[in-house]
Amino acid sequence: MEEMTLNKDQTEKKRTIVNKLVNSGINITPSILEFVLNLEKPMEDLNLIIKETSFIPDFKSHLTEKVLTKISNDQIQKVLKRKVISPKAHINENKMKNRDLPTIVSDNLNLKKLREDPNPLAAPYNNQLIQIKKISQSDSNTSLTNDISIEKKIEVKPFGSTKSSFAFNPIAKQYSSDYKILTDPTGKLFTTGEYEDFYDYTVDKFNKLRMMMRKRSDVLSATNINNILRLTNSAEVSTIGLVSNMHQTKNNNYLFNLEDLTGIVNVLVRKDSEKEENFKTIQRTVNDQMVYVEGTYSPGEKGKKGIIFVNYITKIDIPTDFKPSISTDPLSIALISDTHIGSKEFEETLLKRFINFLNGKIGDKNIRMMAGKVKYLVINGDLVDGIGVYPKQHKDLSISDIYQQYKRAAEILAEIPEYIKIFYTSGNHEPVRNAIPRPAVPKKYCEDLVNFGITCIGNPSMIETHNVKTLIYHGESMHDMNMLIHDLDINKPTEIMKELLICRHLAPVYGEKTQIAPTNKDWLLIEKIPDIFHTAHVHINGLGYHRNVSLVNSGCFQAQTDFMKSFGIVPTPGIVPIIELDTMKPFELDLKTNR
Ligand code: D5M
Ligand code: FE
Ligand code: ZN
Repeated sequence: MEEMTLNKDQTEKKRTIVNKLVNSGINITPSILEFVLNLEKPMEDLNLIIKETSFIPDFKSHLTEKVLTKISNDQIQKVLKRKVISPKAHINENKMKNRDLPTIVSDNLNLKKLREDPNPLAAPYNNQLIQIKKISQSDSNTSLTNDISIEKKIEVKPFGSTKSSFAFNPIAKQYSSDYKILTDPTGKLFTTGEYEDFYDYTVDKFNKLRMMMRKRSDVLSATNINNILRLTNSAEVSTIGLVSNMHQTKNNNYLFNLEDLTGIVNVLVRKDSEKEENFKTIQRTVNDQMVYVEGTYSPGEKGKKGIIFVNYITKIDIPTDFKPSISTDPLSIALISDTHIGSKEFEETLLKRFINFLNGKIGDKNIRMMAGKVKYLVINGDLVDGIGVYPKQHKDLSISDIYQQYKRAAEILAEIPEYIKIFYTSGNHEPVRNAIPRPAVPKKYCEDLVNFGITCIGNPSMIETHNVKTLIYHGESMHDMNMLIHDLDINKPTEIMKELLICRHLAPVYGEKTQIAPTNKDWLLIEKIPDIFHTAHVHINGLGYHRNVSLVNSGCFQAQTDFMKSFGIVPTPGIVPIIELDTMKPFELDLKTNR
């Protein structure tokens, strides 16, 4: 019902616009009509457009994108920027008359019948016919009239290439964006490069993690480690600390050091532990993670160090009763990453197909409904392939200049509907430092993107869109986690993400492949619980949940490179996860099958 009303409104608006223009002796193409409808105040702006065209010396009767660029109205220029930013759009300007012409597909229906079609989904097409007829009456010299017989059934392709017979009226366009950037390290990363940085970083990490651990209801009476070390008799103890020197003994027990700000104690988790849960937890524990242990402390004899024999071990995790915040409006967020524009393996066709999807150009009615709900888009790093990221990368590049890579990115992304708010974080291929936390891409590289409203943020960042919090992290540490924990599998990235959530840290291991910059504050802690946790980097998509947190790895738009082959990575390009913010229902759009 709602959709029918929306359609009717749009049709009515189109009719009024066309009438107004026809009465002013101005012709309009379908794409410019869509453009005018997209304006915040289409009727008011239309008056202004009509008025201003009379001041443009070379304006005759065709309202084209070129004409619009000459109109000095901010709102119009802002919306236009996305449309005409690509040189391609300018080139097409010359061909536009042809491109925008409705395509004749059949001649067995007449105009009258189409006009009376009770199906509201057909209404905009009727409108196009009305427009064409009026144009043919008002200006018989225009090329628009030459090829078209209005007595034929025509299927208008309002966005240039769709085969569908459904109108696209995106509901997301009816809503203003409502977002906050909750955390972003950009401009807040201070390090002196001194030893103190490491110390401050570790202390900050320890204190914050301990505070989080203490919120657990089963963590009651943790003592400082120095109090345990003072004991001379066996006793039941409990404590909190960071794990180090983790290893498996020859009996397959796990032995490690536990450290707090007061001391270090040995801890043993037996394989034959009665509680299987303990063993599961320890199997997925890596150095530098925080754990709480309860057990029997046995002081060492003859100068040997004492040891805690564990009865219960746990990490911080997410509370079992965690409920995500949701939106009251029927909108969605689409999550992509790793497009690697500039790489020879960049899957341009798939990315363009995704943008066609956002424009309502592909799929059946349900797919278009999904597309119409998309209000937010996250690009989680590796938008461009960059330069000098790995040895001999230049051999894999189709565009070897970073500015040209961004120019190409802007040309492609300019086609995304302007009502969609886009966030872009920096991955390890962006022209920013390699160590995490990583600041946003500087504007000098991506000025075009910034100019058409893309917000560049650091890695990691947390955003809130229509009440829903998304933690965006490129995922640099996921390979380390996969290497260190035997039963993880890189083809199941959400299992790895789960472990990051459980230890409440994005890069728990220090000193492995992931470069972590020591800063005075630990930006990699997961302090606030996200409703959506979005990672990228591994190029293998995945969807999952952990305690009601939605887990999304957004895959990629790049085919396998030799570099990936050497790591045994088989990427999954062209699968886009989309989450409904009002229901938190996920949906995977497979662009290889949806054309
Ligand atoms: O990463 C793309 C792919 O390259 C990723 O899925 C695996 C592989 N890769 C990158 N770095 C590593 C490390 N350190 N270990 C194992 N595999 C790796 P991208 O960031 O797009 O180059
Ligand atoms: Fe990547
Ligand atoms: Zn990456």
